[in-house]
Amino acid sequence: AQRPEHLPFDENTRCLVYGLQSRAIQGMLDFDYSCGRKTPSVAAMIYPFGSNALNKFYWGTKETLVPVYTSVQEAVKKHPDADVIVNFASSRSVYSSTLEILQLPQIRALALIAEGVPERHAREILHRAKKAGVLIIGPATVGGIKPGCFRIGNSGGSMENIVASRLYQAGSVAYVSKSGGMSNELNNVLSLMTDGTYEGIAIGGDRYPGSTFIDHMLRYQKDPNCKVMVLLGEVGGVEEYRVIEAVQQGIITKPIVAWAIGTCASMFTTEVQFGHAGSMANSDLETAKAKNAAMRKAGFLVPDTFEQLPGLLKSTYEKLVSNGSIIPKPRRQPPKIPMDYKQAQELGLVRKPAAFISTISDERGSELMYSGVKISEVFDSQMGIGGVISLLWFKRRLPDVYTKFIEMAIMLCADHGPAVSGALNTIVTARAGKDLVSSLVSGLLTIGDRFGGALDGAARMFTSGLDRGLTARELVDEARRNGVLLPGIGHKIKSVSNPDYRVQVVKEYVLKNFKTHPTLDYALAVERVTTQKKDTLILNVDGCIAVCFVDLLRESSAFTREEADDYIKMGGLNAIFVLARSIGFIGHFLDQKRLRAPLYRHPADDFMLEMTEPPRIQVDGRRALQ
Ligand code: Q5B
Repeated sequence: AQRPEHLPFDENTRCLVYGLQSRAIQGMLDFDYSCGRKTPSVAAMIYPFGSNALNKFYWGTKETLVPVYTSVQEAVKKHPDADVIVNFASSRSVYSSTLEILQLPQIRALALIAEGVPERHAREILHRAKKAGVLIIGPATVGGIKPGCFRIGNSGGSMENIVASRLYQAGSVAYVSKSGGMSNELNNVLSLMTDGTYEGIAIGGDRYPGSTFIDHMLRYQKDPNCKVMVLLGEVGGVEEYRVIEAVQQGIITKPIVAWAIGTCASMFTTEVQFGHAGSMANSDLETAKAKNAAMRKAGFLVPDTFEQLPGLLKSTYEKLVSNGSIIPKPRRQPPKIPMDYKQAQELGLVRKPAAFISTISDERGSELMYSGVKISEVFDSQMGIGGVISLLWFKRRLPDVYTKFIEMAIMLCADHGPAVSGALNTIVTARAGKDLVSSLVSGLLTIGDRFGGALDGAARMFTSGLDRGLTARELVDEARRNGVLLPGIGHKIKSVSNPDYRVQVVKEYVLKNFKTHPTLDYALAVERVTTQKKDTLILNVDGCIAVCFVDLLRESSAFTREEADDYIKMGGLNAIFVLARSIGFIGHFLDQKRLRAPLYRHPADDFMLEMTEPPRIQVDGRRALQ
């Protein structure tokens, strides 16, 4: 059944929230739960920029789902019981969304939270809402609260505040204020001086609020459960005088405790603009002093100072209790609402072991950090990609000689033509119409013991021979006896007579710049043995970079021996080739796409196809005789 017009909110009110305001919605649901509501007040959310979905919220200790719709029309259709919308749209979009909402007869009340709504738009909204008979609260407001029934958005503040001000249970005093902050103050005062708030509305501080003091006070006059009204006006505007007129005409008869804020304005030599857009007196009538005097004259209960307001509320309330107008209700305890884990953690009330440990980067502060070094310092010091790798892979700033070596290795391994396994795979995948990541990954997946991924094996094999004191010949013989190929030795096309320039460059750099390079020396000795057998059995690019990296780890003094050997064991040296060759594979992908290369089908004559007819098996399992 529709609620009477003076009662836009009760314990069954269901609303739609315009905007993805998860925090505010959780606050509304926690409030509902503390009030003992059976159903959550938020029926659904409207978010035009996403897709229909379900969002999860807490409902007491359990969880509940709130649907999200992309249009107001759909939300209204799916939730015929929702007659209120809390519109969190920004000042830019609140006008259009509100005009759309005002065309829906189902919606009877609308809260506009946005600040900075152009006055032209606010006036048009006001005009159209009046015509449609819709109650508007706002703009530029926190909203309002009806204890025990309904909370608009963030009104009433934190749950601690709600509980402390007993907003989970209705009192007898209803107020209208301009300010959301002062509403909280009133909730507090009313909980201390009276049986509490019956309803509180913050109409917002703009010059053209969608509803004003008189709209709400007329409602409160009609509502038998409201026994006392509070009007918290302020300097600027003349809305308080409309309430005075209603009192003088006998339309409002209930006691009104009132105060207009801004009496200090007269202490200034010029007119003062207070915090709200509308809080500036444009005539004597609009000053707080004049309003207080006029309200007092009309029979409102107006204290001499704001500090006396609580005392006046107390005496007014007690009078109504003693003459039987108010029968205080028994106070009840609200159900305990568990604190959100995040909030409890911020307050230092709980702790939990982290599921993951991460020690290389941190983006939480004002500046991104790589292993404790601010990103600004990364740039200021011009450490280059080698420096970034040294921070993120090895968690230390390596001296330039080593970061340069890393950069050199990456540059040299970036590509080696389209014919190598990985590049070919990337090309074929790109030509099959696949995307960048698929094509790149199909190339990367070919990297292994034979192609490009021999660094780790080489590092292990050569250090093992060196550490065990084997001569180069003994290592080669041992590998042959065990039937294994030496990782890092051999190349399909490079040889002693057709040397690999990349290997030359790395070798020369390390021999010249590394203090000591025993592993490289050892690998070169092995190369002298293997090339005696065949001139393609050179120390290849994988092998050369790997042994030089071992010398970096072991001989640079940047790592302990244990750390260095750990890196060799954990198998991370292939990373150099993987990172470098990703550059080339991406290049091949872009190249094929640029060339609009069609689907590739390998020529059939390139396969030697051989098939034999399989033996026929008889039912009893014996082979049939041919
Ligand atoms: N033999 C690389 O083979 C290759 C031997 C060996 C002892 C060895 C082979 C090998 C180890 C893995 C390795 C990285 C498959 C290579 C890279 C990146 C790349 C690639 C690019 C780029 C080449 C002939 C005779 C046989 C073999 C013996 C061969 N290798 N003995 N230790 N390591 N190496 N991979 O030429 O008695 O006649 O039976 O697996 O380091 O991937 O550019 O292409 O940048 O993209 O086909 O540079 O060496 O030699 O198999 O005909 O062998 O030498 O046992 O002896 P091949 P095969 P035998 S760099």
